[in-house]
Amino acid sequence: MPDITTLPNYPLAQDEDQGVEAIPSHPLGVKPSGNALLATSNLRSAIGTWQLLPDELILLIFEYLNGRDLLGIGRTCKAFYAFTRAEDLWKTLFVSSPPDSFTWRGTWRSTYLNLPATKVPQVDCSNLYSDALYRPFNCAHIKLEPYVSNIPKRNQIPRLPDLSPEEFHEKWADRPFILSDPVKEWPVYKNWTVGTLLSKYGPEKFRAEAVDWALRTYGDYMADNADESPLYLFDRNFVSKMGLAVGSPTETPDAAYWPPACFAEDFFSVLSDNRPDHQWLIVGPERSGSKFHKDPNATSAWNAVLRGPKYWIMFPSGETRDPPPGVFVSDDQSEVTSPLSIAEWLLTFHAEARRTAGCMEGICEEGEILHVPSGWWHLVVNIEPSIAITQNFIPRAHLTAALDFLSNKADQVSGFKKNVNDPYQRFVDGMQSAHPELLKEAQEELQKKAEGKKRKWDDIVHGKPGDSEEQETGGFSFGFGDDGSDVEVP
Ligand SMILES: O=C(O)CCC(=O)C(=O)O
Ligand SMILES: [Fe+2]
Repeated sequence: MPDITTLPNYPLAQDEDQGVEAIPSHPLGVKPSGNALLATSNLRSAIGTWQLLPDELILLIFEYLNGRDLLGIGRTCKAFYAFTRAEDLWKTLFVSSPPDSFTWRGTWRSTYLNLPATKVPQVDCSNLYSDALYRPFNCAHIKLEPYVSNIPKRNQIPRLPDLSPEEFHEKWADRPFILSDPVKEWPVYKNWTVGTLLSKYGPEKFRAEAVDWALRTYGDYMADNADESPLYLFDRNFVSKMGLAVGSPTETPDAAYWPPACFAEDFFSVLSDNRPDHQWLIVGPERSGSKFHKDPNATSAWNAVLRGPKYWIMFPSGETRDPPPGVFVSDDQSEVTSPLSIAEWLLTFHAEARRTAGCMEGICEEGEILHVPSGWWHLVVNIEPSIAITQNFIPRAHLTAALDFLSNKADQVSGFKKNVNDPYQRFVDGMQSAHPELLKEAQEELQKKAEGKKRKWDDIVHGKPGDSEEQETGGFSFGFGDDGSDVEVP
C-alpha cells in the first residue's frame, strides 16, 4: 500500500523511480498518521487506556521518565517501544546530566545507554501510524535544495568584491550584502577544515548549545547524527582557546583573521574587556543553523564562511513591520517565539516568506562574508558541514540604535559579564572620552526621535493642530503601520 498522509507538508514516501525525491523509510517503519485510515491493523491498539491520549501528549508524559523507566515501558509493546525511541527524550536526559566521558554512538539514545549500533534491536513497527514520531524523522531528511535554489531576483542579497569604509557608511550600513574578496586572504580560510581543526584541537572543549564537548566528540557527532535540529557548536571563547591572534595583518603579523576594512569601526570597542560577547566560532553539520532572531543589543554583524555554504533568509524590522512568517513577538518585542525547527519552518513558511515584502535571500559561499544590518531578522541553514566566524559590532550608522537599545530596552540587554553593571552608562562614558562629537550627535538624534514619537502620539490622541473633525476621528487607523515605511519620525 502506498503511504498517504493527512498533512499536506509531508511528502509521500515514494520510490526514487517515481520521480519524487525519496525520504528514506523510518528506521522502525513508522508511517504518517494518515496511513491508519486504510490500515488493517494498528500497533496503537496495544497501548490500552493510553489510546485516549494524543501521541504528542504521550511523548510529553514520557519526558518525565528517567532512562530506566523509559526502557521499561518500551518493553511492554511495539508501539511504546517506538515512542521510547524518540530521540528528543534521550537528548533531554543526556543534556540534563552529561557524563564526563562518553562515546558518541550515532543517536542520543545509544549514546546515553552506551549501546553499540549492533546492540540496537531492529523492531518492525510498520503498523504504527504517528505524525508525532514520523515528523522529526521526516524533517531530519528533507532536501534543502528546493528551498535554497531559484531565489527570485528581487530577493537576492547583493554580492560585491569589497567595500571601502566610506561606501559602507554612505550606502550599505542598512542593507545585507555579501563580500567575496576579503576572507580569501585570511589564514583561517586557507588552513581550516573540519579535519585540520580536529587534529589540532581534538581534546579541547567547545560550547555546543547546552553542552561543552571535546571537539573530537563533536566531530563524531557531525559525521553521524540524524537529528532534526543538529546540535550547533557556537563558542564565544574560541580566540583564547585556540590561541589565535586577531588584528590587521600590518599590526599583527601572525593574525589568523581580521575584520574587513568596512566593518573595522566598532564603537563597542570603547568598552574593551567589558564589552558584551561579540565573536563566535560556529561549526555544524548540514541542516544545522540558526532560527529567526535579531542580533543582540541592536548590533550589526558580519559572518564569514570558511567551509560549507550557508543559506540566509532575512527581513528588515521596524515598528510598522510584522515579524517574518512563523515568528511571533511580544508587544514590547522582548520575547521572540519561533516554535518550529528550521526544517519545519522551511516546509511550512518558506514559500510565504519568499513572497513577503522585504525578504532577502542568498547563499554565502566558502571564503565570503555576509553583512547583517542592525535589527534585521535572519534565519540561517548550513547546506553542507560548515565552519564560520561571526562578529557583532556597532558601526557609525547604528550608534543611535545601540544607545536607544541600551537605555530604553535595558531588560533585553544581553551578553555582558555579570559584574558589568549599567552597561548604558558605561558605554556613554566610554564614547564620551573616545568620540564625544559622535556621542553628542547620536544623543541629539535619540532625543529628536523621542520627541517625534511623543508628538506622533499626541497627534493621534488629540489630533494634529488644524485637523478637521473628520481627520481627527479617522486618525488612529492610519497613524501607525499602514504606510509600509519604517521611518518612525517624519
Ligand atoms: O551562522 C549562523 O548560523 C548564523 C549565526 C548568527 O546569526 C549569529 O551569530 O547571530
Ligand atoms: Fe545572528
